Amino acid sequence: VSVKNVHRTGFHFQPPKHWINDPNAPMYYNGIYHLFYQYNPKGSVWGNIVWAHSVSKDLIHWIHLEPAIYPSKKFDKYGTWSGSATILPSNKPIILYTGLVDANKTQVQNYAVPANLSDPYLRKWIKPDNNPLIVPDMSINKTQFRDPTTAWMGQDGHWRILVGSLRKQRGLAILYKSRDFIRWVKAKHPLHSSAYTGNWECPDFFPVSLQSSNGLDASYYGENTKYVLKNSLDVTRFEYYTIGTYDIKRDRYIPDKTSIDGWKGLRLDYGNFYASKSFYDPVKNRRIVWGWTNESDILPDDDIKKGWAGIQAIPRKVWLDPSGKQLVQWPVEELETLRKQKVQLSNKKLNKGEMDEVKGITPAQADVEVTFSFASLDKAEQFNPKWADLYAQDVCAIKGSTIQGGLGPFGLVTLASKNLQEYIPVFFRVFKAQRNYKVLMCSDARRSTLKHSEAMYKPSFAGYVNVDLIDKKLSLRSLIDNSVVESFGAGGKTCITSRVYPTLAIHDNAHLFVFNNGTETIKIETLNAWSMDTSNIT
Ligand code: DQQ
Repeated sequence: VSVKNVHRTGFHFQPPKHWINDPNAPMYYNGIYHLFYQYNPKGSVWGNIVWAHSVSKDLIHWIHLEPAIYPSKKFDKYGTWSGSATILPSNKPIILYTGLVDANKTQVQNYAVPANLSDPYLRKWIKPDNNPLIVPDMSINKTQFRDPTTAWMGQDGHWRILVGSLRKQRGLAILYKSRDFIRWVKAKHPLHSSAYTGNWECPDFFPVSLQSSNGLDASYYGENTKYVLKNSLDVTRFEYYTIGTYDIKRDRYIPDKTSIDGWKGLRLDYGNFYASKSFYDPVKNRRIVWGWTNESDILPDDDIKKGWAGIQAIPRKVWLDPSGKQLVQWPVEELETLRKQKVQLSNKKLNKGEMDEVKGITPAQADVEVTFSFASLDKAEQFNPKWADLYAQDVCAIKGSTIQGGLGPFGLVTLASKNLQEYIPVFFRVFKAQRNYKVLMCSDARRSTLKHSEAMYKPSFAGYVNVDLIDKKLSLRSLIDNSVVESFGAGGKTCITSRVYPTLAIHDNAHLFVFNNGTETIKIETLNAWSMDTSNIT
């Protein structure tokens, strides 16, 4: 296998070559799922951005089409940046996107509509001459004004959208209203804003149900709902979200007290996941979120050699946790159609220091689901109060998988070379804090590759799992796909995606293990692992 291909993924979305970033305007329309995304048709570094377009019947197998939107008019000559789709009540899709109108990167909001609604793939898009729809007024920072959301209709019959922005280091979700989708008026106040967060890229705003895991259309309005506002912070390349209420009279979003704005907020993913966007899928009554998973070999040279850069994470169903305090995500069920041969373990003890190989599947391209249990919480280590100020990933750096603990570390060792020169452990570690237990989940890429490069980004990604340990169980699912490990802790309460570039642990030379490096014995209640087929992406 050539260097070019060794790290290509088997079932994660990626085009045959070149650079990709943000997922744009995901939507379902008349039997077809559409995914647009930021794409450089000329190379594998960011630049020359157009909207590439792919379609699918099942979110897994894709057909690549010609770019749908690309710079061609006065109102987008210097760039066609991110945006969203809305399905109008007349069952017609409309796309809003950011156009760059000059070399200074002045940003405006444009629309595009399908040229031919009877083409099932909606290949051609028209950008009417009454664009741009929205230009920045004097109060707006015109080079930080982008990424319009899906529109929702208020009780007053007016459409609303958000445009991400920045004013004096304050991230803003600027609100616009329109009766006809063409004439947009800026509301007096942003829907929400927060100091010192930098520009809010790719905002996403949607209702979630307090009663079920079903999704809700952006325009849904009713009892028993909460709202989610997600922003992507360009300074750190992390996203965060809050859960809150939407005061429709004042057109303000108010995060709950338990949900904080900013760098320390909740994340859809504590790893490599950015510029995400969700949409409502009416077929299966669910909300689905897509996120971009950037490369970690941050020298452009590496990507030029590979000839490609960037993948999309597996589309995830997203819903509100019954606690009302956070979201839960899970790979769309369609992914399971790629499962091939399977191995199963149950009721297996893992003593202190034990590490067992899971054999019989292809460890470089696999789906692994495991439930661990333990008899007691007594051996949980003390949580050092000083760590309260650290990010979870810094705690993971201090308390990695090789440092023996009490209750944990236990979990999976993915993409491991035979003698463990390379490996990515995905594991839990339980701590006793003052009033409660703290469960740390890590996806630690520090030992993921022998490749020496100063520019290699190999973080010990981690997040806390807000889980009730009453039943003394913790579950983990990892999607392992050559250069990505995408993991879901406790049924999707905490998700972490790592991009990794093993040199030895590739294809048939990769191994998968379960391990326990704590003094408390861990039991594998059940482990199901499947080899994963390669999806057709043509
Ligand atoms: N990527 C786009 C912008 C967006 C950023 C440009 C986020 O519209 O703000 O490619 O990754």
